[in-house]
Amino acid sequence: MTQLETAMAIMMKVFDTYAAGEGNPGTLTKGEAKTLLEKELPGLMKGAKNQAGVDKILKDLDFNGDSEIDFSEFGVLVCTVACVCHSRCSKK
Ligand SMILES: [Ca+2]
Ligand SMILES: [Ca+2]
Repeated sequence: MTQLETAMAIMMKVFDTYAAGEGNPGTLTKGEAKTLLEKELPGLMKGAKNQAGVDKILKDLDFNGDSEIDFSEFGVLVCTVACVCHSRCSKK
């Protein structure tokens, strides 16, 4: 596989691993999403600082308002974080 294909496969695997924890295996509950963020994006979580920050991230992520994070919503999060990192890195 190419690097980009590998990156996408990893994204899917990470999502599926955490989504399988509780409730619907195809979506992340708030608890699952929190665990995923804490374990896979610790840098982002440090920036969130407190529980209110975490709740806001999760609320902002849930575009269709069904209280679950599906793969497309997760994809937006990863892209958003990647865009922030990319613009920071390319400015240096
Ligand atoms: Ca789930
Ligand atoms: Ca949702």
